[in-house]
Amino acid sequence: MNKKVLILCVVHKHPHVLLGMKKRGFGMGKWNGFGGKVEEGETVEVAAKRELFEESGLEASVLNRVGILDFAWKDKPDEMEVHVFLACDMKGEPMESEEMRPEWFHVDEIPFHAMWADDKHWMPLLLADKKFKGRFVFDDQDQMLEHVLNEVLEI
Ligand code: 6U4
Repeated sequence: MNKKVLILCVVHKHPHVLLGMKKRGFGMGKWNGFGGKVEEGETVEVAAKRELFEESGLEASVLNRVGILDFAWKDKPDEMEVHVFLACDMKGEPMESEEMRPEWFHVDEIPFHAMWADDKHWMPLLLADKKFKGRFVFDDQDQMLEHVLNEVLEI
């Protein structure tokens, strides 16, 4: 197995969430939270603040880890362990980066049809201030084949 650790930040300022249109690389063409790989020597919290700033221009004073999601692909050894962070309080205005075009969405109008298939399962938990752990398996067309998702008290 080839497991990578990544982070994903969702900015929630009720009743809106900030998502980014991924302009390149993994998940290109999908709306997603801001994030990427944890670099050597970084904690997941440090990586989350760095990626949020690099991709959206926002500086979060506090980031809360609310979920851990494992993503796997059938017939592939690659796995991702994605630590999901919620940002509610930050400085700056969202800015387009080389990687992401940010846009605010009302929580009732999140574009799940143009997001990873897992998002519609766990994002309602995040928006309800719940914590969660899950595992999602995809095929080579990124269709979701299996999933397990549980609300937890502690991460
Ligand atoms: P670089 O090195 O920046 O070119 P890239 O291949 O673009 O890397 P990266 O680093 O942006 O990938 O990381 C992918 C991002 O997508 C991470 O924040 C995790 C997130 N992600 C991966 N699978 C996901 C999924 N199934 N659902 C989801 N986010 C996912 O909501």
